[in-house]
Amino acid sequence: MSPTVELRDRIRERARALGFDRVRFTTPAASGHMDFYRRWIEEGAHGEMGYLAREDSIARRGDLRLTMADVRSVVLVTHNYYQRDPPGLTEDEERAVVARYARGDDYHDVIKRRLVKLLAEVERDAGRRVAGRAYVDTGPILERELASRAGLGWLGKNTMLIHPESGSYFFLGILLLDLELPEDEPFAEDRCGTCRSCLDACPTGALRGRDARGAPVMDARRCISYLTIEHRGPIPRELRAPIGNRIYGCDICQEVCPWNVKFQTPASEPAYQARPELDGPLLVELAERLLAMDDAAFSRAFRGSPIKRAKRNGLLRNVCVGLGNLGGEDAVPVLIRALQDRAPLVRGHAAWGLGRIPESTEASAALSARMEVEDDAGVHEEIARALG
Ligand code: B12
Ligand code: SF4
Ligand code: SF4
Repeated sequence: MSPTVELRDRIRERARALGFDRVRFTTPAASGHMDFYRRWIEEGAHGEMGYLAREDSIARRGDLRLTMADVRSVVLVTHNYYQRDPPGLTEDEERAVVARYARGDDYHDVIKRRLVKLLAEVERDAGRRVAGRAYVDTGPILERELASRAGLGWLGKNTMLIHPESGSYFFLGILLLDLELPEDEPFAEDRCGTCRSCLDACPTGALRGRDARGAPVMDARRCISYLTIEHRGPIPRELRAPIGNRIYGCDICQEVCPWNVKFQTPASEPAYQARPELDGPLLVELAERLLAMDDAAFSRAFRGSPIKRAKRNGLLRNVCVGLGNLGGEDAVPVLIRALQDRAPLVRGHAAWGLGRIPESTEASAALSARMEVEDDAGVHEEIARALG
């Protein structure tokens, strides 16, 4: 066996021992899909995710050598995070659904730490100083394209990277190395065939199917994951109802995918086990808990959880949308409290939620009373619409 093959196999073994499920290798060759990427950005499909559109970062996506000049190979690892839902969760409108990836500890920390450890082990095995850089969703890297090139699966019509024996409930991690290592075979097939379950199931119409060259296209501005996590301001009104009770991220286009239905297996990684308070909490209870927190208390409560990315006001905004979609008398008292919150973002979405419960005289009275004292123009408009 050649020394590079031996070293590659050793790295695979070590990565598996660190808990990763699959470990594949590819070259740092330039991206073959930058024309697609640029068109996507020019169209504005990335919404407010400005980091995807910066010219320097686009150039780095196209050419890994701009990130690491002496990169010779790319190691890709996968980490399963699948969690079973508590029974009846998604149909129970009284409960909040948090996307599976966000129910446990933050994968960025979990995976990055292990990749750094892996690099130290690679150095020992190689018997020389090895330059390396670890990325988990954090750098200007086209992780899915690289993963597909390393043979880890194909890009489904839901845009997810799908492995033919594991489905898509896994994270990707990347280690760039200055070592020359043999590459694995790419995955060349599209195994979606005529299926269009994800396109039909997406509640907001974010998925647009494949373009003429076979690339799956998403308008991120319509994706619930984007709207509830990345988007900072008010959620566009026409997209609030389709969000339902998905208050942080969304797994619908993965849940309906036959490759997941067949292969999803609960993650053995303890760090990804759901925290009880994020495993289908009651919307009303979650709202009450969040309303009682300031930003510092929120950071403390969700330390080490992906949830903290939305910040207190963003998460409360989402929960108010969930409560408005729940409707009914039970949602009224907590929405009335949210209508008095210090954050206009929260008050505006609470007003929308109360406007969805026109049969409640308390809701109408609270809206009218708030209208008298409200000094934020955006919230004022929401209240006027809710009463109208
Ligand atoms: C921005 C982002 C988002 C955005 C936009 C998503 C999107 N589809 O672009 C939002 C906030 C909506 C999002 C949501 C989610 N995300 Co996200 N996200 C990213 C991030 C940071 C960048 C993705 C990106 O560059 N998008 C722009 C598009 C244009 O690029 P692309 O999707 O990679 O597509 C490439 C192909 O289409 C290719 N291509 C072009 N032409 C052709 C032709 C053919 C034939 C082929 C095969 C390919 C191809 O060109 C593109 C560029 O290479 C990546 C991490 C990373 N650095 O890659 C994680 C990442 C994609 N997200 C991830 C996850 C887990 C999620 C969620 C499941 C979280 C959740 N439950 O809410 C959802 C899934 C929603 C969905 N259906 O995609 C994982 C996906 C793992 C996997 N198995 O695929 C990643 C890889 C993070 C990680 N390290 O694990 N995400
Ligand atoms: S994550 Fe949800 S909203 Fe986004 S594309 Fe998939 S089904 Fe649609
Ligand atoms: S649901 Fe069907 S079309 Fe969508 S990604 Fe899965 S196999 Fe492909």
